[in-house]
Amino acid sequence: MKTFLYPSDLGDLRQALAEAAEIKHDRYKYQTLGHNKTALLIFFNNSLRTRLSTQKAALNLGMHVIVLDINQGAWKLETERGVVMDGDKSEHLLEAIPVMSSYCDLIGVRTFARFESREADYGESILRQFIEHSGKPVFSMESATVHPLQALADLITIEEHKRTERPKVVMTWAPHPKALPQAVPNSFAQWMLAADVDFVYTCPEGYELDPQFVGDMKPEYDQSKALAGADFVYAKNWSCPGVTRPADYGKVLSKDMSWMVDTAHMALTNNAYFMHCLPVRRNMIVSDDVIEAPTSLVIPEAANREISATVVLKRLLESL
Ligand code: AN0
Ligand code: CP
Repeated sequence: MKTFLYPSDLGDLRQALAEAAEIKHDRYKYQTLGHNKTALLIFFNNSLRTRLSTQKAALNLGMHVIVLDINQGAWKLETERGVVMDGDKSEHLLEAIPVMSSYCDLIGVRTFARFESREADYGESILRQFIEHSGKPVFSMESATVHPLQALADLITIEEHKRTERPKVVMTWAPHPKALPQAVPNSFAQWMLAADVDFVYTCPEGYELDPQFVGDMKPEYDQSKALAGADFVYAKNWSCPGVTRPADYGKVLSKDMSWMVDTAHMALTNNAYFMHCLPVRRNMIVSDDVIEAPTSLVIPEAANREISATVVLKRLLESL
């Protein structure tokens, strides 16, 4: 595996889940695989879980790790070719990438959607430059349109907790004060559609996800209908994907608090587990009661980020 953005990069998901279970049972099983190899983790945006779990995964595999926060101590980077660099940016990504890649064997990049251009975001313009110019395996640690390490951790968590062979998994939009990317819902939908689950998503009008991730699947606009009989409820806010309303790409179209997941919403389900990728704003996305209930999986889900990252780094190391 040379890049990691999509479920297809891993191939057979059942095989990947078996590997995850093996690693969870003994997370140091492959501790010599990364001997004298270095992972470089580059953050253009904030992170708690991805930063810690991906470092831990690299350590599980016996690797060295270097972490770079671009906005804290590195030079400000220009990312567009052809720009006259007379502003505040001192270095171009086209030099920075080959320099950074000369110090490492694998590269992880966190680079959120910028909402300046749908075309640039949905073309993954920053991550693609790393893939093209680094000469090293590159994996997304949440890039403009995808968060595959999160989606794999979510799938592992569902696999561990499912009570039926093919559970009903419902992703619901929930309100948030600021515009958030579509990376988490895009990947969650894409991975659930590739897995052995019945997947439904629900959102207000205007929040329809890009067909690249959901095919021709349409959302259920009635949240109560969608939640009926759910085994897992996955809450997430996202901004307008610009599919049905291109001019509104990246905008907040609704702050309707009736979409917040509370006990009344959970009562519609089949005693569902609650999931969220974190960080989460309590009493916007989810009520205190629901996130604190025994059916809340947010902490084991976050813990599984170490497992998903170990599986992914192992696959990337095997390709060197
Ligand atoms: C980010 C997002 O919604 O994409 C990261 C989630 C893992 N969340 C925030 O910026 C709050
Ligand atoms: N879920 C997740 O990726 O969290 P961080 O943004 O803290 O890494």
